[in-house]
Amino acid sequence: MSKEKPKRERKRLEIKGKHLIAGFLVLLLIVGITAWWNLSHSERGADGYSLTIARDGAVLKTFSIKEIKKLPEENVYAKLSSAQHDDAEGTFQGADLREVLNQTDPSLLEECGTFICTAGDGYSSALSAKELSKEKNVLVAYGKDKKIMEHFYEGGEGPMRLIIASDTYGNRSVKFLTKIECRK
Ligand SMILES: Nc1nc2c(c(=O)[nH]1)N[C@H]1C(S)=C(S)[C@@H](COP(=O)(O)O)O[C@H]1N2
Ligand SMILES: [Mo]
Repeated sequence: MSKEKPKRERKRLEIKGKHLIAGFLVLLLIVGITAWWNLSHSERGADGYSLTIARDGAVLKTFSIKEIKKLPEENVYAKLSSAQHDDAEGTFQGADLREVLNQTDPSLLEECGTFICTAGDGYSSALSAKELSKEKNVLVAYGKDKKIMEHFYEGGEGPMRLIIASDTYGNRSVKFLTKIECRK
């Protein structure tokens, strides 16, 4: 009688131990899946070789840089004044942002009033529908003076950047462009 009791207790402990390990593995799996999900769905995870168009938080379409290059090429001269360094001047090659938005959903330009443009480094700027009513004013550029733009992480402005021809200063011309969020 007195021998049997500790044995039963040990068994109960073993079962508890198994549950603990199983619980730990489930937790590990949840943490792993969450980390993977965050990496593959966050803007910081974006490498800049694609451009995501979203409306009120929902992703509508993601263009690869190759797909952006298939849209009619526009050439826009711009001189971006900067407070930090010499002005960046040149002729940029790219697609009209109006064209990119219309290829996503033509109702975007008709129904949205604000367009938030975000970069892979977290930088962002906003455009109004009025600024987008002019053609060839806002460019999703992938080239400058017929050369590809270096990646932002290598000290460049690309792979893609925004060019706003009507702006005097370069502060809204988002380099390393990854996402455009359309809002009411
Ligand atoms: N992603 C990103 N884009 C950015 C910035 C930035 O810090 N990060 N700085 C802005 C500012 S303040 C200016 S003046 C221009 C400078 O562009 P440039 O380096 O081609 O002259 O980029 C704009 N775009
Ligand atoms: Mo700037």
